[in-house]
Amino acid sequence: MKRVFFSVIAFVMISFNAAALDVKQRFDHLDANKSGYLTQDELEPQPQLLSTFMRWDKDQDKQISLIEFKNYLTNNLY
Ligand SMILES: [Ca+2]
Repeated sequence: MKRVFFSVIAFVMISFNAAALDVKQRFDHLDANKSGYLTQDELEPQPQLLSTFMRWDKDQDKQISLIEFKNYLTNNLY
């Protein structure tokens, strides 16, 4: 029983890390000029992301930080 419990914990931790890495990779891929922020220009090839830009940009500075990106994905996918 204990072994099953620890297997589940290990699995959850691995999945969580994989998801976090995936978000960072997607962010870096979209961040064409590697500024650490996503701007509307950089999201232009992704109309479905651009159309929701204002909702992601919580602090309204017209750019998306990794934290805003992560929050957006977390709130919308899970
Ligand atoms: Ca912002």
